[in-house]
Amino acid sequence: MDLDRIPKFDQLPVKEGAPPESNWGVFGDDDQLGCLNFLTEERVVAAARLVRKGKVFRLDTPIGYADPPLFNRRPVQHTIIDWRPHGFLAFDDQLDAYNTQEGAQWDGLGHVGHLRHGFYNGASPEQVANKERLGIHLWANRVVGRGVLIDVFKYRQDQGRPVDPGETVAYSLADLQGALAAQKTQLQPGDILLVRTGWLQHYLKSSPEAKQHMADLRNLRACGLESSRELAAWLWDNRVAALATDCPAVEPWPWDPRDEGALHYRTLALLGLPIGEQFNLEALAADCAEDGVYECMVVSVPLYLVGGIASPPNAVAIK
Ligand code: UVW
Repeated sequence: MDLDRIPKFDQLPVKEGAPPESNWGVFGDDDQLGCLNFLTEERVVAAARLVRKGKVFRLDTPIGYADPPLFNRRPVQHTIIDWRPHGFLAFDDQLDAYNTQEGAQWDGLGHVGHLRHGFYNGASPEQVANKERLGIHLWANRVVGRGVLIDVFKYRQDQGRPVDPGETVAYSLADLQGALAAQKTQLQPGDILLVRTGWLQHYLKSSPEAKQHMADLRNLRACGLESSRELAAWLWDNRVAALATDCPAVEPWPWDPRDEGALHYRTLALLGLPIGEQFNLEALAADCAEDGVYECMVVSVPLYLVGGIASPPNAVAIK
């Protein structure tokens, strides 16, 4: 891919009739991958060279970790099916009521459309609902590349300006840039950003009663990244391929669906940028703080669920 031919944010949109600040048409009128297009074969090869220690960090939360799940999502039921009555010494799993967003998750491009402009690249709600466009299965072999951990929670603590992750507070673009500078990490095209906001460790430490309270979307308060044009421009101009966080909504919760500047719209709908939530970045962050290396290879293999809306990351970071 010739990155010089990809327009800068200030040049968007390039397609007549496309929404302002959208990249619709940049990767083709029928494109369904959005910023994952930045994860070229060259980027995969370069990412593999980052494996030096042989340490592997799982980035998912265990299935069923959120008890109960956030946003009023139903808890999964896991039943062990016993084959012994059929004469075998064998067992199966059965998952009932499994919501692909019950824990750590990628939001697929069909998860949230802009209230006025719709889904990425003009996909219609019917096409998404009928599993015809923007399905998560299209990502099954596409989310492999260089991961960069941005430990913005640690950065703010080190600065003496700690953030309470259980409040509706926003990390600014300047915070992200400051954390990167403090880590001596530079972005490269096609990066998968892993932003540690501190929310997951806050949740894991919470009491059962507090978790019960937070599960109702009307009660949840959570930190996130600022929802600004500047942040969207920075992500696009750096050719970021995907943006994962350890907080519930990437942007602070609650966000208002009537707010046209919401980060869900700026990323999923307008830029086709995958966003990840409730990733577990704790062990990776501890290792990065120890060796000072904040880059890794990320291998994420979303569910091969045709037409699916979202997926657990099924992701590892390898250093
Ligand atoms: C919503 O924001 C509606 O859901 P999620 O945070 O899981 O993307």
